[in-house]
Amino acid sequence: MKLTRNDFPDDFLFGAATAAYQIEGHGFGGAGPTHWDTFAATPGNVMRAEDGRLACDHYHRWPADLDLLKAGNFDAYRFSTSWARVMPDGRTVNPEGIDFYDKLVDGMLERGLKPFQTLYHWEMPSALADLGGWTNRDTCHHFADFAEVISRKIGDRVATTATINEPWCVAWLSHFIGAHAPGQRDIRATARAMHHILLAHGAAVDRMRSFGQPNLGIVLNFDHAAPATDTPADIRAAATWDGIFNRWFIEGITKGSYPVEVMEGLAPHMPANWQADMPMIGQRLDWLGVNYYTRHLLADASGTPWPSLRDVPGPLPKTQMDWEIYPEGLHGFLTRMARDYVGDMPMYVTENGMANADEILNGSVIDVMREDYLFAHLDATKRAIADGANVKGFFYWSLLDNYEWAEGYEKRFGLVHVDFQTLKRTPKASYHALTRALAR
Ligand code: IFM
Repeated sequence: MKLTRNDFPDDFLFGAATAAYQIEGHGFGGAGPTHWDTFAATPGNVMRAEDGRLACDHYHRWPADLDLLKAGNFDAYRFSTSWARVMPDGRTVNPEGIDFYDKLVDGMLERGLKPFQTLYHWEMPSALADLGGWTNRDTCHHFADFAEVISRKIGDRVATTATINEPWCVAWLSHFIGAHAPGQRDIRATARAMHHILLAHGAAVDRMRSFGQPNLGIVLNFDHAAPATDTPADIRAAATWDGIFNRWFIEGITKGSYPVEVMEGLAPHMPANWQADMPMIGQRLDWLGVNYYTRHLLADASGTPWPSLRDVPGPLPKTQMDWEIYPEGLHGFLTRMARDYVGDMPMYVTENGMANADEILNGSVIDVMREDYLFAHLDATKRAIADGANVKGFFYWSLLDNYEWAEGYEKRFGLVHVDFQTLKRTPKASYHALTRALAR
């Protein structure tokens, strides 16, 4: 028997999530260039050098996309407001950009959808990237200005505002691994980005709270870190990865400190006097967003530079991203957050979903594996609630197939298939299954 909304508390919200650069089409409406445009234009960074210029053309097709959410019986929609659309050079307001989000939010309300806004889902305006982006402390203050501008316009109608989506991706994946824009591989840049992204979060919360904006949070991504074997060296490798991925951001915010395992590598590269920023970073949250997809097995790689660890392929079934399917990890993080960090504070599963090599056959997309993935993670969420985690909602990633960053348009996460030649939308079997489960 599949779960339905009746298996969750009455006030539990079901939603789907997207992000501006991945769906809107940044070639329209006066949006400024972003570091993703230049990252994508640099050979070797992105599959087929694809970018977000057109994406799903949501900029023009948003009414029909919101209709899909309403027809799917969703309660809420998680979207992001592009900094480079609202302020093309990161500082100067583009009225057309603001108007777009103004209409979009009204469109959600007209359809009975609660707007869950994210401020930064990765499209750093190029003008600020030129000045060092997240390695430059000034970016934090520009970000607080952006938070104020957009919140003063639409903040009266959004249900919640998240500052940053997935700081680990913004900082580590983009400055240490180099897989996302700006594609750096530099430990000094990494240490600065790891700290500044949290400072930007704190400065934005502080600013928005100063004029009464309610329901402020952050969206963190978590990766279940398991040792490849039970040797002390592998256990230590997993603990280091856990520190880098799962503990740095939540401990910075809720405990005012960074994990020792991570400072072992980053301490010499941190910005001067970083400790003085911890009170600003530790602004009270109203809620926490938890993004969860997979787990990693970690092994010791002594003899290589810090963090001296490596990934080991796991045995579980994998998605099109080659990510292991491990729903238990979601239960683990929701209960761990409640127990160790946020107590009774509301949490939302702000992203969970899988990529699949979906194809249209006779007009339909039969994505059985996605249905199984989705319902297994809903079950993990339900069990976490039963075990005391105050989880108030679940957002599937993503409503539409979209621009999957370095993977271009190759990897399909949507409940709704998008033909990237014609931009036609075709709801998949998983969309129909969820629609049935969410019927009142
Ligand atoms: O597409 C991304 C999204 O932008 C952030 N979270 C993970 C998703 C899948 O990789």
